[in-house]
Amino acid sequence: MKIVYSDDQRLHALRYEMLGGEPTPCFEKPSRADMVLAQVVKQQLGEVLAPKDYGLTPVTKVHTLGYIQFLENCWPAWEAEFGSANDAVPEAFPMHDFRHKVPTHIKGQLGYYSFDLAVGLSAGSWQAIKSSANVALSGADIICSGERTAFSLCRPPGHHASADQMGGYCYVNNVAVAAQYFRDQGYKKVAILDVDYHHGNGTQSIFYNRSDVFVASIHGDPNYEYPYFSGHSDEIGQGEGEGYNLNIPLTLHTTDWPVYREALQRCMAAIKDFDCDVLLISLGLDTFEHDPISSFKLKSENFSEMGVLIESMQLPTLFVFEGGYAVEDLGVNAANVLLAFQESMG
Ligand code: Q9C
Ligand code: ZN
Repeated sequence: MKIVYSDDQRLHALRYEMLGGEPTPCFEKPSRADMVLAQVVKQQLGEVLAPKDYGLTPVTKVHTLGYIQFLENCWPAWEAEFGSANDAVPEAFPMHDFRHKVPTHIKGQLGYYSFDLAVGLSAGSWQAIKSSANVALSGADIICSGERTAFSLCRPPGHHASADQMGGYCYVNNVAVAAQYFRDQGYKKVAILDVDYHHGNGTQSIFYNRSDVFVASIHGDPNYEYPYFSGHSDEIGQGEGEGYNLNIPLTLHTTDWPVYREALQRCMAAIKDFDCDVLLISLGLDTFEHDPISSFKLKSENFSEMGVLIESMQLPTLFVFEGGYAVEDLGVNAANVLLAFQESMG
């Protein structure tokens, strides 16, 4: 399986996030991707390729131009006024009944275009964000050229980002950009299966009204877990998209592999019924038992079983890296999914 990766992604490195009221060094850090890369190279998963540059056209197919321009301009505007001592972080968010008027000042824009305090920008962030999207697109192209599978080692992750809001360590929704790219390359039906511990609210939102992209997500119950305001099982899509969104929220702390596997099999059955041309996996490894911000109980060997099950769908499959914060085990867990998929292919 070919792996797409760019060192430019290391340029995104923020300092602190808030965890239970405490400023804490960021969980989403460059060493995450380093660990995954080192492990897939060590286990000889396949050749590592640099991404091609697709420009912003495929990105603005799923994001608003205003939002993308904000991401591009944010750091220079922040730095000009406040210097580079601190990351650019949001301060105030729009009220529920807000007026959709974009503020002129960068501090207002930071709040307008985000929905939580787990995002910010530093000097290299925009370069890394663009590279991450290019890594996803290059993975998609490998499949367009006839390969059964590929791994886009994206960082920063993407599945929480909506058309015009960043959040949850995510800026550009890499998997959504890649899904749209498949559509534009002539693939008629695209499925996204999100196995990250957190609900992929951004991916859901982007495709919520569409029947050409089916989105399924297994995640911690949003009544108790981030992102809190999205991910319930009665969110099934809307209009044309009704019936094309599947959420399986699971109980925190007691979800182990047997429980998870059943949810995965339900998603697989729904994807089979959808009868798609290509499958994208939002590959978060934060369902791991020792993940520092999550509470499912998957063990390292369960990720191999996950890879076998995903392969059994017999679809062209693009893996797009998302979350996972148990850095020491992250490489092994990611490699377990990918190698098991590859070995099952025969
Ligand atoms: N500050 C992904 O896994 N809240 N994002 C964490 C600690 C945000 C997770 C609470 C979690 C975002 C891609
Ligand atoms: Zn996550």
